[in-house]
Amino acid sequence: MTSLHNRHIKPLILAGLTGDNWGLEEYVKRGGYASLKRILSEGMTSDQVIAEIKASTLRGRGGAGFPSGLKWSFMPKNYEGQKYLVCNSDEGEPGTFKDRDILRYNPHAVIEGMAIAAYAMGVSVGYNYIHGEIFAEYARFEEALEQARAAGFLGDRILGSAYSFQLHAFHGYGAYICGEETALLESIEGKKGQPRFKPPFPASYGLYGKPTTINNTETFAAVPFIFQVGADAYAAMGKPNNGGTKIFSVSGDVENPGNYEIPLGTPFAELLKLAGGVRGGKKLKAVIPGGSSVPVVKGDLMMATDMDYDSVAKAGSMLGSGAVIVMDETRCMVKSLLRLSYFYFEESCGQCTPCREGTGWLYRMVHRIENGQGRAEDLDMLNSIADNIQGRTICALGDAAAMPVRAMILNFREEFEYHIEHKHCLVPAYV
Ligand code: L3W
Ligand code: SF4
Repeated sequence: MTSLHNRHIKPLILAGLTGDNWGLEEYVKRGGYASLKRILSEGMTSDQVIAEIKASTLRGRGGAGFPSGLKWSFMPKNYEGQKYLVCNSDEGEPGTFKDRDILRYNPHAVIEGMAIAAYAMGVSVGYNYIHGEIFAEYARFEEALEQARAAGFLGDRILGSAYSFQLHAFHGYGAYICGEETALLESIEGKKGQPRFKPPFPASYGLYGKPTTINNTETFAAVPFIFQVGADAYAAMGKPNNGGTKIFSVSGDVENPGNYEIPLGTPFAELLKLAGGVRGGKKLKAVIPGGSSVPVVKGDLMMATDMDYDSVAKAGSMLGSGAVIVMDETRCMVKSLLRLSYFYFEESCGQCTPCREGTGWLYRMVHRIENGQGRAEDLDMLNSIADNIQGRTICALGDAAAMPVRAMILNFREEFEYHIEHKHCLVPAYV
């Protein structure tokens, strides 16, 4: 798979990247660290920096789409003790492969974004938690950290100012659940990566119980560009409340899978065209628009939908982390759901009963339908199990396991019924 494409419309984070110009010198030539320098030299206040992020309408790029400026404003201002900043680079959502490209091709954008965020929130220590199964990207980020420290962009008294920020890389262990923000904090603390109850949110009780802000890699990487182009111009690139560009990891049945950075609000049809269209000229059947955790959408509806948080929500799904999984007419939905259900069953941390037991039930029932042993009552039972998981667990993994099941049955019920009745697949390619 080719994973870096520069054929996007108005890219910011991926603009001008060639694969070998990731270093400090080249980043500075592209305008890098100018935003941090300007913020420090103009002596912008915390409130001013946060106001810019709010005006940009930047929303969290990791999955929830939470307004970033609002999140930053939750950090207590006059807190005397240690506060922390954490970058969530524990990319593990099936279909998502953007953060590893940012770390590999533009690591200084993340570092500069974190330095600006830390300045805005009065934080002196930060960590980038990098997924345990990616090694070259971890090494690349460490190298970029060294370069930034040597040039005075990180460390004590940054660029001669009174502001100091120590940033470290932390290599995770490869468990999907460690991408959940509180499990990630537990993992940094050296404990088993299991989510905590929220509230309290990390902003009040985070790493080592201290106020902590966690943002996704792409969210931090966008920050320097907001100050380069201006908050209003950044917001205007997208749609109201959905500002800026977003990197979409397009995979599945397309001619050119890869990462595409486009303005939020770009029609899905245009993104599909960028990715070369459906492979082999086949018909589009369905799309999972935001990673395996979000509901599937029928192809026709997706072709009429724009790629922004609010439009995808109107289509009954979520933009999530921006992982666009394209399925053509030959895909069997039962088999696809089997693969997804197995993933959540395997990755459940086991802390809460509805998720620990329910994900296993979902997987085993879809498995028996796929293997010709389904029963007429199975579809209603699957929906009932999903109902009993969703909203009843400590973290969003339970919802993520339940939502795809309900959406698959809602949108493709006839395929499931055919499997149960005929004990084989409706889709010719699988018969
Ligand atoms: C303080 C409040 N802070 C909310 C903060 C909260 C968090 C952010 C969003 O799930 C989704 C999930 C996956 N005071 C606050 C507050 N916050 N209210 O805002 O919170 P939340 O709970 O809406 O979401 P979350 O728990 O962060 C993330 C979905 O993303 N997902 C998974 C993606 C996985 C990856 C990956 O592998 N890299 O991206 C995809 O869709 O299912 O729904 O920071 O603390 N009152
Ligand atoms: Fe663990 Fe699942 Fe409960 Fe999340 S919902 S805490 S993954 S058992």
